[in-house]
This record gives sequence, C-alpha cells and structure tokens, in this order.
Amino acid sequence: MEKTFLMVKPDGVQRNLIGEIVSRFEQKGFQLVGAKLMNVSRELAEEHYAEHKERPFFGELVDFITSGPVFAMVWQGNNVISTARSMMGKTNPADAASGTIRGDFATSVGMNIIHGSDSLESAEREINLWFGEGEVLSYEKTIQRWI
Ligand code: DAT
Ligand code: MG
Repeated sequence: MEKTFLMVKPDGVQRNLIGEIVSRFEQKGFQLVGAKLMNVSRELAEEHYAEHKERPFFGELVDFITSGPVFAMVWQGNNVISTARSMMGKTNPADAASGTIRGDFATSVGMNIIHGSDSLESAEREINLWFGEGEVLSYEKTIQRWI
C-alpha cells in the first residue's frame, strides 16, 4: 500500500491545527501508520530539504523548520502521495484553492503549515529519514474494505 510522509510545520503546531489536519486525512479515508511530535535538528532539516540547498531561502527554511516542534506523520492509502498534495494546496498559499489546507489556513509561502512528499522516491526517502524501524506500523482496520 502506498505511503507518504506528511508533517505539520511549526506554524501549524503553534496555531493548533494538528487535529484539523489529522482529521482531514482521516475523513478522506487514509490510514495513519506513524506519528510523532518532535523538535528538528539543523542536520535533519538540512537533509530533509537538501534539494533546496542552493536556493536563496534555504537558510530561512531551515531556521523555520527548527524553530519549534513539528508533527511528523506517515499516512497510507490509494494514491496517498498525490492526493495528499492536492489536499495541501499549492506551495504559495496565495495560489492555493479554498478547501485545501494551505488555501484555508495560510497566507505566506514561508509559513505554509504542512509538508508532503511529492513523489514515490521522495516519500520513501523522507519516511526513512524521519522514522526508524518499528515506528511505522502495519495494522488492520475493518472499515478499510469500504474505502
Ligand atoms: P512544497 O512544500 O510545496 O513541496 P517546495 O518543495 O518547492 O514546496 O519548497 C519547500 C518549502 O520551501 C516550501 O513549503 C516553502 C519554502 N519555499 C519554497 N519556495 C519559496 C520561496 N520562493 N520563498 C520562500 N520560501 C519558499
Ligand atoms: Mg517539496
């Protein structure tokens, strides 16, 4: 079953949006298989955002992600990677449609509430980077056959 890495960023945690965000993915029919509230080291933040190392905003991005606890999650389900990206909305909240997480709760690209893996390769890489063995569970939900 497809899995993705999602993270409520420090702004989302501060703004009490963990429950709202978890609820949206639960209601969609995805299954939560891993989660933890954690502080992020600079090393982990730099590794996570390695693809943006040369971008002018890289330093600010790492400062922001390490500025307070994040809520890191692994979600599972049919097409969860691309569907979660749609539910998040465009990177810049100014372009994100209403009804999406960024469209509903954010106004600036610097603080856009949520991260989500953008491909199968990045999902695998990010799940392995953020979660250790035994932290991603496999369990049955009887409702699953109705989704
Ligand atoms: P996404 O988070 O939608 O995958 P991304 O991978 O292009 O977007 O960028 C990672 C994060 O970097 C993004 O969530 C917010 C920040 N960011 C992207 N472009 C930016 C910009 N032009 N100025 C400031 N921050 C930016
Ligand atoms: Mg990205």
